[in-house]
Formats: sequence, structure tokens, C-alpha cells
Amino acid sequence: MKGNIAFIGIGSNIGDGVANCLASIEKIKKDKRAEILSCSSLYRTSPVSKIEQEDFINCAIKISWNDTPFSLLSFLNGIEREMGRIRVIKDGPRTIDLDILLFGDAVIHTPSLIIPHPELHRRKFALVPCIEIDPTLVHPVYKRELKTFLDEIGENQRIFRLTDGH
Ligand code: PH2
Ligand code: MG
Ligand code: MG
Repeated sequence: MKGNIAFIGIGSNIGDGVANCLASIEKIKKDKRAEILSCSSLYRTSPVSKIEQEDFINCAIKISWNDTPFSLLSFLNGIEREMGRIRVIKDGPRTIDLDILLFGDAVIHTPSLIIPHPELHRRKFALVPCIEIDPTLVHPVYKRELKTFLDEIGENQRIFRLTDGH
């Protein structure tokens, strides 16, 4: 089966955010269904949340996934659990958050999974790492290049690039 191209958004703001993001990428690498095609830089980003909390470390990866989007979701949820994430508050602090941002051109609306990620086009911390990996990406719902959404996001979302992609 030919792999599907997926973009995964990674975030952490509890503990060592850089180490947590990198550890989650190592766990994804270990699965036979996943091939990592590219990793963005790591970014320090201001929290997009009503809750006061620490800055996040965010990045995105591009993978080829040899299975369905639903199996990718349960695989990523398993890694979140392994890494000690406890779901408490919506948009609150987390050890690791692994979100499917894009799955090829798929548009999926189910109670457990929405693709593209419904907040992707409103969040600099998700858009910027994806655009770094592929500046030509187009949003499958809005049919606009992802980079065109950046101009519509207010200056209060701060994002600072830490390291180069690897
Ligand atoms: N994740 C959220 C809510 N707010 N803010 C930043 N900067 N980075 C995140 O990863 C993030 C967030 C919900 O998943
Ligand atoms: Mg999230
Ligand atoms: Mg999530």
C-alpha cells in the first residue's frame, strides 16, 4: 500500500519541551507504518489559550503513513498516553500533544477526528512549521495556500524559531 502524506503538529509546555517533542518523533519513527519525510525547526510559541500557562515548544513533521487516518489517530493517542499526558483542561498545559493537521487532501468530519485540523488556519504555531516544510501546501477545505492565512492572524500570536529542521 502506498503511504499517505500526513502533517503532524507537535507541541509541549510541561517539562523539557524540546526533549518531549524530539522523544515523540523518535517514537513515531519506530513504527513500521510510518516513514518520516521531513521535520520542521523547533519553535518557541506563545500559548493560544484563555488559560494562563507557559510558552510552548512546537514543530511539525511530514510523514508517509501506510494505513488509515483513524489508525494514525489511535497510534498518536497511544504515544501521548505513554508520555504521560493526562487530558484535563481544553487548551491547557500538556506534556505532549500530537495532532493530525493534514492527511493528504482528505476532508474528514467525525466525532473523534476532524481533518484538516479545525484550528490549523488560525494558529501560527501550526501553520509556520508546515509552511517551512512545504511552502506550496494548500488547505483542502478553503483551497487556499496555507501561507495566505498568516496575514490574517493577529500579532499577539508570537513564534520564535529555535533550531533548523533535521
Ligand atoms: N496547543 C493548544 C492550545 N494552545 N498554543 C501554542 N502556542 N502551542 C500549542 O501547541 C497549543 C497552544 C491545544 O492543543
Ligand atoms: Mg492541539
Ligand atoms: Mg491534540
